[in-house]
Amino acid sequence: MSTAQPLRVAMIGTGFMGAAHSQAFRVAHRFFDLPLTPVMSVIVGRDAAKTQAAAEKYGWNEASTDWRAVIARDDIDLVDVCTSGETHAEIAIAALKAGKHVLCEKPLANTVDEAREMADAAREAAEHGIRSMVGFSYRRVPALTFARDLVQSGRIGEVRQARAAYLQDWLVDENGPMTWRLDKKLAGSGSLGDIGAHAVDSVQFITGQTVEQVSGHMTTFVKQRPLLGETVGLSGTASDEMGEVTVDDAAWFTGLLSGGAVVSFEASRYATGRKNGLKIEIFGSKGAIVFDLEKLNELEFYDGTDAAGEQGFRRIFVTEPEHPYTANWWPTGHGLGYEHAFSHQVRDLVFDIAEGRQPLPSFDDGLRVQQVLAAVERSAGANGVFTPVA
Ligand code: SOE
Repeated sequence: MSTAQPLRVAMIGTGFMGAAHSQAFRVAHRFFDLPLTPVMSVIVGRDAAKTQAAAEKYGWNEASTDWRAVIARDDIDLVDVCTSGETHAEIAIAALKAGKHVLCEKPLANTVDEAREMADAAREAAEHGIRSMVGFSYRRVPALTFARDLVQSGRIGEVRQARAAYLQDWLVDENGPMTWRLDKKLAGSGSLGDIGAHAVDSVQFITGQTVEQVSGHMTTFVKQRPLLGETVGLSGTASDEMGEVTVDDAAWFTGLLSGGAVVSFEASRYATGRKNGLKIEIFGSKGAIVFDLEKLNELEFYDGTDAAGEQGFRRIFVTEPEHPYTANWWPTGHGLGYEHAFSHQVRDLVFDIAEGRQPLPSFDDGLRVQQVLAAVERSAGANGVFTPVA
């Protein structure tokens, strides 16, 4: 067992991200030699019984319903914010001011103002050695990390075009119950912020460029849904009462990147048949890459410098020891899953904390994504995308 100093963690939130982050804190130090050993000290939730059950199920030493008391404790070093978006700013800023390192789920906040306050607090805390990261976990899927390495090393030449579509279909049934993700007061936006944020961060991460201009449209297909009844685990039942859906069901937008490339984005949770399909295509002057989250161990790479007649997209199975993170798991050919990216996120955060580095993506990176989302909403609000044909 590691003799490294403990990194005592408090996680706020017991939902899907709470489960995924718990898995990472349980496992990361058993596959990566970390300079600090995460200790799963306390999980915080609203309901005492459900939070106690989550502590036992996910492996936390304690359960609490009082996040303010938890972040004030001297025996907590890192606060992991896995709650719905409207609470991110209050909890993360309070934790930073209490001298705790912070990992905050994406999107960073529900508004640009909140995100800016969080980024300001993070910069101030960093002057005292307090680190913070926003959890765009897909950066740490090995095939996506490898895509960035190829692009940043010039293997596809100058980036000219990018496409990113994040398509899911878990809302297709209009009788499915409301969740916090469908309430603007809690989530800030719908597909745009929930999954469009991943697409924006991934394109910015791979290309090293920022989205500078956007023109977008957003739509809501189902405007009323049954309110949530009983919740069991990570799913819930529909009650007899109806509620208003106050967020977008689908968002799509085009943009210009800081390096001059053009980019298109789609985000929908109604794309029937697409379960968790984040597809990213980056086209350069010498080649291209294609990543698909539904085939997350693979990367398609087109090398335009191959001999004429021999060019074509090659499928790289990203499980070799030379690939990012993979050497610490299984022998070549044994793929990883969705959850491994969260362990890589914990690995990198722990090294950054121990070695005094700014973790990436930073809260400033999270603010940048929030600004893109807000610009899309402004554009969509002005209905700036559509010009009547006739
Ligand atoms: C939305 O359905 C969601 O749970 C996102 O909120 C997560 O960030 C993504 O990893 C999976 O899909």
